Amino acid sequence: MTDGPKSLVGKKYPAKKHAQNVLKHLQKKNLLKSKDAAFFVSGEDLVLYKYCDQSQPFRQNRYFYYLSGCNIPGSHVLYITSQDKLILYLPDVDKEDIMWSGLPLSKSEALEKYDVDEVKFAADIKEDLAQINKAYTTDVNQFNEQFKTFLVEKDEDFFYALDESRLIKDEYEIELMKHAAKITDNCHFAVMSALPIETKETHIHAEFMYHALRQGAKNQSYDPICCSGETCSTLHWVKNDGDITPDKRSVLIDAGAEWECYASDVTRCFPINGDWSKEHLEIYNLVLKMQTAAYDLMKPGANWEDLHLTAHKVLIEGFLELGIFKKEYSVEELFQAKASARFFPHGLGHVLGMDTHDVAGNANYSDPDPLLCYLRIRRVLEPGMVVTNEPGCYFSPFLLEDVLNDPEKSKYIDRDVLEKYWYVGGVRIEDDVLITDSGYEIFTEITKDPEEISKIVKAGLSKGKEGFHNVV
Ligand SMILES: [Mn+2]
Repeated sequence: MTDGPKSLVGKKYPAKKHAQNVLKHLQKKNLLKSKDAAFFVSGEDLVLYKYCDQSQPFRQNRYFYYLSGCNIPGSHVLYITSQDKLILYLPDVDKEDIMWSGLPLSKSEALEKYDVDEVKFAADIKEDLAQINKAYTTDVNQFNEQFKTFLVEKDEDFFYALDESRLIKDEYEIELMKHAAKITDNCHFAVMSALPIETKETHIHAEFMYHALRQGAKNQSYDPICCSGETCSTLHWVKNDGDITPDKRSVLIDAGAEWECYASDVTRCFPINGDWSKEHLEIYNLVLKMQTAAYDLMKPGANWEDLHLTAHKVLIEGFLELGIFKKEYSVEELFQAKASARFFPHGLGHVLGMDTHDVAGNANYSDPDPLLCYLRIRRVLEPGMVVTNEPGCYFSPFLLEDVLNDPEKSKYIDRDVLEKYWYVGGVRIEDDVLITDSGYEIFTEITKDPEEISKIVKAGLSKGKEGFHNVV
């Protein structure tokens, strides 16, 4: 699976449509400041490390990619709104570099490959921009500094239009994201299946990356989070250096491959020896229930905050059943007291796209409400949005310290019962989901059924070390 999705063969990334959509968002709100406004965005270029001739890892500028579909370092794009004309500028050809890097794409090859009206070289940019009244750009930076007299940067309305447009994914983008999710599914399956050679969190990290790369995904959407036992309670644990000892019982891996600049973002949890411990399974099933409750409400027109708060209520009900919250308090009392905030401290999910935490979610990190301040989607769902559904439940000594030291907050918690759950660390279940006209479609197919997971882990364990081609 190192080639892209078959459904996209012969199709181009719809850059022109994207540029038109951005314009439509401006027009719809009457934000277009002049009739002959243009959009000009520069891609990233290769940058060397200081005092060294090695280039830093290249990651294309997402706004540029959105308007061009081009991943060539040192390129630029111009959309002239009055002419509905999209021009891609390739870097000027450096003859010296051909020996090292091979022949660059020609103008005609680029015209064939990209959904643009014209392909030119960077040397033509100045003259073209000089003919235009105002060219809006995201940023003036080291890659377009020389054109800054022609550019208007950081215009709020331009960002608004770009982000609103990026929020709603078209068919082409959806195919890219499904492909990324499919690769990620295979990687998660491989990780669950390879316990005999996974004696450190690093091995889980390695297994995931190995299988992503073999499928043609050279980049990860974000640094894989590989946890075991108590480190499962650290939301973005990326040290990935702990030992996986049998006494730890739980593993959590949050990792997603990227495909042509589009992200996937998936979390799975499993028991180290294939058998779920009582407490681990209880928490796992509770988080699964939170996720299902969110799916039950997921459709266009639904407010994401409602889904998130419903997941909190499910957690509270679960904690009452398990006895972690004292039964003398009602669900509503505990909800009003925000007693679940430190056990599910992050949001139910976020917009997913080219960035893992993609644009236009309208988060409000300064919201004083502890249940909402880390919620990355504060808006109503619309068809074409891709989001993650990722409830979690954690037992973090760091997060719970001040709760346990405050009699007003700790009165809800039965400490003797809580004591039994620390070793689980935490559980998160995360899938990538498209909002459709009638509801939703889940991209991720790797199982989250605890029995099936148990079978996969045990099948891997039964192969023993000899069943794997590991070098160390
Ligand atoms: Mn996520």
